[in-house]
Amino acid sequence: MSQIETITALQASQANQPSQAELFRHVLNDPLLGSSIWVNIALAGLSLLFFAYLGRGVDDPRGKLIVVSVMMVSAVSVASYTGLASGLTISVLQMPEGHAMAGATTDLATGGTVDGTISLWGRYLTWAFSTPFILLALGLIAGSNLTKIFTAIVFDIGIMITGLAAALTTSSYLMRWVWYGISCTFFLVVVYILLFEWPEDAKAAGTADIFSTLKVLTVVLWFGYTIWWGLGNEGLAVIQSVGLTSWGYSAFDIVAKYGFSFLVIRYVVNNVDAVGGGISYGSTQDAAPADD
Ligand code: RET
Repeated sequence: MSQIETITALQASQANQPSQAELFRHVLNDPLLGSSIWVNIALAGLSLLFFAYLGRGVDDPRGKLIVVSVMMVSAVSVASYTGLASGLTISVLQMPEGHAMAGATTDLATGGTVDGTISLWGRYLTWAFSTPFILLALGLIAGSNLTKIFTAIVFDIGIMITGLAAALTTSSYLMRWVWYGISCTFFLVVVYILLFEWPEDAKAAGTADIFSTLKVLTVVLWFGYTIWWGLGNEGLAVIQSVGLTSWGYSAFDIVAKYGFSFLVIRYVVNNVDAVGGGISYGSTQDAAPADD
């Protein structure tokens, strides 16, 4: 290819990419995709206010740490969905040869057609910031030690970042699934801790009942996310619709984030004795303050 041809090809491929403003308007004008995002901004915001209200009476620092931790899940969610709604964390990606969406085009709700399929990659990025708070809360409820909590959280961040890599790789179909495989391997470490380590800790801490409920909810839903990626427009594309793929994640989010957080906060409020650490918990001084 001559230099002129290369530049022309580059300009053509760039010209065919939607701007952030077009993506913003596309989300706004596509009822299925738009609702999967905007409904969750509202839910995340409302749940944050509701959780602050529910947890207002928890004074024990350890109990409060658990409440703040799950509230952060909703807080990150507001930012995550705002990134998607604004078009900042969305791209139109041209899938590599071998992928079911290779050669696909996207009709923008604002008019015009672009090459590629829409990836809501901001989800995977922001899960790296939200899911550690879920695991922190679970680890604290189980009364686990710092080593296990740290291990669960770092592998969890690994799941999301390599999941992001799977979504964004357009060089080779195989490499997308290699990333997916790495991500699933990290996921198994987290599942192992949830199923085999923390239940024992929770038994010793006297929180086995609530932990068992939260564990089942978490493991089932987290497998749901994993399978959904494989079926959605970025994986095998059994579900080709971007809006439907997005609604799947949004529906999982409603239970895995807001439903989960509600159960946690309700438990902490009613069982401060079981999860509390006393007034001097986490103090950096020998003398404990009367109150914070
Ligand atoms: C991906 C694809 C790559 C393989 C695996 C995945 C797992 C994702 C999970 C997401 C959980 C998200 C939650 C969000 C709530 O804020 C990245 C889909 C294993 C488990 C709970």
